[in-house]
Amino acid sequence: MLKTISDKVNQGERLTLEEGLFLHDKVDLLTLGELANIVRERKNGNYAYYNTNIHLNPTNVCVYRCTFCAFRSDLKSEKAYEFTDEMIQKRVLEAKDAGATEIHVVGGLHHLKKFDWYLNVVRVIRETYPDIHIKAWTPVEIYWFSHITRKPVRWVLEQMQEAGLDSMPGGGAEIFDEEVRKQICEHKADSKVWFDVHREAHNLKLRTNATMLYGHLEQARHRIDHLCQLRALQDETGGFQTFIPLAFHPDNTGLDHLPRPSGLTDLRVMSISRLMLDNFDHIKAYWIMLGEKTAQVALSFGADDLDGTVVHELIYHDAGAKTPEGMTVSQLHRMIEEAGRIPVERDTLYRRVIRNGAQWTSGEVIASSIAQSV
Ligand code: V47
Ligand code: SF4
Repeated sequence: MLKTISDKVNQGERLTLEEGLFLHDKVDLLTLGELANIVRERKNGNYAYYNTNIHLNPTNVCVYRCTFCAFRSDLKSEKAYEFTDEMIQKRVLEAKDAGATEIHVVGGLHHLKKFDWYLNVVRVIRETYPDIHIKAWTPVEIYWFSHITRKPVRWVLEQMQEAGLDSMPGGGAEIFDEEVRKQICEHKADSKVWFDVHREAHNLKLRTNATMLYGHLEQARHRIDHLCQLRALQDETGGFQTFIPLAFHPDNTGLDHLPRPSGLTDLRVMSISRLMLDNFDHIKAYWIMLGEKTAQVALSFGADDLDGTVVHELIYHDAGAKTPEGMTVSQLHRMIEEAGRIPVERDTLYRRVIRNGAQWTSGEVIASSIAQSV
């Protein structure tokens, strides 16, 4: 079967679910990496992308209790927090001073906050820094807003767009298999809702990302099925930009008896994601989650993007990540160059960023065709 798969990869043909499983279970990591690198270089040449971004988690209070989550807090807990307008403005001005092109916003589903509170978060960001790209809310949050307002998802998305929303991050996907999902995030929006919200967002011309949380209770077949489901929606809408495999961090979670996925598993999942998601342009090695060393190596195992400077990351650090909470542009350049790739600063929509200090403009879309020019 490996020869058939290898021929298909070389000819740019789609792999089946069975072939994905075979790769996952039977093929050695270096062969996997070599195959994934063919696709990676075909789509993105020798470039490795990063962006200048900042995170904002407006509240950690959450009505749900996902067993993998160390970030959430009970309403009355000492750990509970919520951002005021002034705190949001301060964070956004920090982003502006740093020349950030993107703000990444996700948080908990607060028991008492109304939809207007969340809408206001987006409005305050937009008013404080009109040029920044606002990538905010997962389908879990959008569906929650639809639930508390009793309005359709489309209406919620339109309200958010009007307030300044530009795109959506990939979170909340976890694992689409409902049996596993029940064990790690019962009650939360199910996989059908996750897909429906992305489909609606794509219909409204919002680009979105996708993720998969691995290394907890799932098995290989759940991972491959997850990737095939994403590939199917991408065939339908073409609205996904990037896929980000997320390794489970067990510290301070309800699943803290589980070991962290090994570096070899991280690279295996990265490679298989690149091979299965033939209709995704980008695969992200989120350095915060993988650690700098594995993220560097991942640039040769299918990944073409490291995410960004990040700053103020909480979700992984609450769950025991030992990585720094942010990185400078020169550190990102060094990581990429050491890995033998060419660093390119992109904006959220994968346009080249043209920069003069903190001032920046977006240039041309770095299309797949760049592969030919490298
Ligand atoms: O949905 C939560 C995951 C996600 C843990 O779109 C955990 O550019 C591991 O989606 N261990 C949120 N994972 C983060 C996310 C993301 C990150 C970076 C970039 C983008 C993007 C999206 O983090 C959650 C969940 O799947 N998560 N807790 C944990 N203990
Ligand atoms: Fe709440 Fe999100 Fe954590 Fe689940 S993952 S408990 S929805 S903050």
